[in-house]
Amino acid sequence: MNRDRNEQTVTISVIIPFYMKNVYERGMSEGHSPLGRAYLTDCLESVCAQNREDVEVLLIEDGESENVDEVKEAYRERLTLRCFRIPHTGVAAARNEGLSHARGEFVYFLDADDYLTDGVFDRLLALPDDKDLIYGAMERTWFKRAGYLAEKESRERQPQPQEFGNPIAWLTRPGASAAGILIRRSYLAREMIQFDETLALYPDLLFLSLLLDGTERIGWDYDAVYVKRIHNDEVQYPSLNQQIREDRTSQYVRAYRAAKESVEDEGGSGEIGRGLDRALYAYILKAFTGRLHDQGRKVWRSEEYAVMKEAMALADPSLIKESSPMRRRILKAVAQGKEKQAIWSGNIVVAAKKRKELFKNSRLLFRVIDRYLFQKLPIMGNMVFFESFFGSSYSDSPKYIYQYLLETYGTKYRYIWLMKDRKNGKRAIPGNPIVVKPYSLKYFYYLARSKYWIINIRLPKWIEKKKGHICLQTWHGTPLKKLVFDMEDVHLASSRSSYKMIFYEETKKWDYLISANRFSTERFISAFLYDRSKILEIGYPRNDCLKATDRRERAAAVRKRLGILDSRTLILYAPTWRDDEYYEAGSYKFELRLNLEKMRQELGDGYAVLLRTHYLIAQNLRLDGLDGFAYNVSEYDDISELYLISDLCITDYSSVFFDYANLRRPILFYVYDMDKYRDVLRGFYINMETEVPGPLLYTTEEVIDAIRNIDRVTKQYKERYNQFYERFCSLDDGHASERAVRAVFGRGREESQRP
Ligand code: C2G
Repeated sequence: MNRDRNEQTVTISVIIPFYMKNVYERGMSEGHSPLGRAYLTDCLESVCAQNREDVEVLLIEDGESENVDEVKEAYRERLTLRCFRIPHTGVAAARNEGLSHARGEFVYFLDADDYLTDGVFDRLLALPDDKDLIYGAMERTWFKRAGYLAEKESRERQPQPQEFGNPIAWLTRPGASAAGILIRRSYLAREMIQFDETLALYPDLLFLSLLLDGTERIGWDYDAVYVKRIHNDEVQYPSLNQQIREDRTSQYVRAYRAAKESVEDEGGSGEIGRGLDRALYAYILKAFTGRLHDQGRKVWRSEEYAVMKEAMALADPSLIKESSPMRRRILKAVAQGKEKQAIWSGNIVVAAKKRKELFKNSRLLFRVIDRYLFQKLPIMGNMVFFESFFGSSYSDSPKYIYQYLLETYGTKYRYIWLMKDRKNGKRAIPGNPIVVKPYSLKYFYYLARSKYWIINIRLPKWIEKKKGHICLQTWHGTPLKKLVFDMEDVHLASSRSSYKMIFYEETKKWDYLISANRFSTERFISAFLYDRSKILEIGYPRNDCLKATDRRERAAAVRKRLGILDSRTLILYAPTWRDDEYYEAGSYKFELRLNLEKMRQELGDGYAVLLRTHYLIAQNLRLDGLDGFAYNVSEYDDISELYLISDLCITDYSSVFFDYANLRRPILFYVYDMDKYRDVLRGFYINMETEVPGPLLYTTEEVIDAIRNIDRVTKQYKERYNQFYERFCSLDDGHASERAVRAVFGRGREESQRP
């Protein structure tokens, strides 16, 4: 397109301040996608999708932040895009800068991390044309545009709230934003309304009050949706709201005071003033009972309570009645400067919210006992605590490190294993270790007392780790799927907001992290923001058994245990889980999309399938009518032993194939949902099309065909398999457990046998 856009009449000037800085001081490693660029791309793309020729975009770069030149270049083709840069002063100054350049009949503020749904401008402009302000709805999301649109399909929209049709109530509600409103430019000029640049954190409060104060010509449309993105990376990219700032309250109160003083409507005590008062009360209540309450332990200071008290002197006390009795007590206490009483009442509100949990959940009680009793006991240098996959099995690298320790040191150490099924643990684990159930009193006790923790998965976030505890995180796979800080969106069932922050706190507890290859090392540095010097790049202990000299005997024993003694070709099908398919946190669903019945019919007697679902899958898949052909081995403790007995493996995006390749046996990739998995849910670190050691297959027929012609497939992928093996498996020589033990315990087998 080569039109001269500058010649056109501009109806809307969209003003986008851009300030996205990676606040994490240590350099990012390669492969880390800077979020700012991705955010801005979504934002501009959504403006393009408005499909209007009469829109100009004013991008105001607020000081030096992430370089977005490429993005700008790409969109200059498709939009009337005018870019400006100012010294970093904050969002108010950037928006004012935009106002000074705007040529449109209307201005519209859009934040660079947000985006629009389609047709927003058409809708807002369709309202009678005498309006000074026209606002739409605002939805909040964790997701990028593609994820939001996909998720939107599957849920019903919230019905329009009552106060939406009341501009004063709507635009003074807590968290109201100047973004998402079409504002007539001549109205702003006439009333000389601008952002107050001295208000660092809450300039919108004053701006919106002034907007409301000067006109009644206001329209709205609930179907014109502005999408506000909640940042999922509070560590590197906190939004203004997420930043932990000691001056937050005083900033809020300054903005509140400025707004109250500027509003002419009944000298600030009219409807707009009352709206601001309600928002102030909400802010204070949140400070004592919500998120800020939790942060409060770290950063709140008495001065801030005094600031709140001052602000309350300006507010209408009769509105306090609108709150529940306990909340009223908080507000009254703040108004009277009784800080302790306010905190106390806040705690009661929080406790009441958690009441059910407190009485139902012995875990909370044990945590208290742990904190005040177990944590005071000395750490035992000879105790080693093991956990694999939340205690669901005796498996993975912790198992092999344990075996090595047991063989090498025998009873020099006392070993503790975490197992959900204690009886099975007692039976399956050699060496007679102490077996404890997750979250039992013994669990807390032994974790507190054991010097060494050998785990392959995250610890609960509230676990206390003291100086003297040593945590070896073995992790559980070479990453194909993007992890934590490299994930753009988090679709997990657990809390999306704090996922990255919690993970960040968690990684600080790991004294060592095992990496199976150089590739994993690089990924762990960027995905976990982890220190290179603490990574043990030594191969995977769990793969020792794949290289063991007695692997044939081991395989025979496993077959015997499973009762599969004939010589059929054994196909292991081990898919991974899907982030967005779940019942609740930690409990995921899986839909079997490989047609096993068809495989049975087509492949005939020479084959059998071992179906192995991921440990996060909660349901037990039924294999009715497939007796003797398909075996559900999902409950089998150790997948490495299943690798040993199988002749070929089918997987999808599971890290299983990195380990399986150690055996140099064929691998097929059944990736029926790859586009969604890669582009919406996770993103990959390697290109599956060109780098994995086997074919990508999309239907059961293709899988059957590949199995029938496995020799041809093997030949076809030989070269790629070899390269893959070199890159990912070359450290696995059967001695990784020994290397891990040397690194953490300081000695290996030879030393332990010396007199
Ligand atoms: N696993 C299994 N059975 C499956 C899938 C996985 O026993 N059907 C085990 C394998 O040991 C695998 C590990 O669980 O290596 C991790 O599983 P992934 O499918 O890779 O998924 P996830 O748990 O999300 O871990 O860096 C690795 C990533 O964290 C992936």
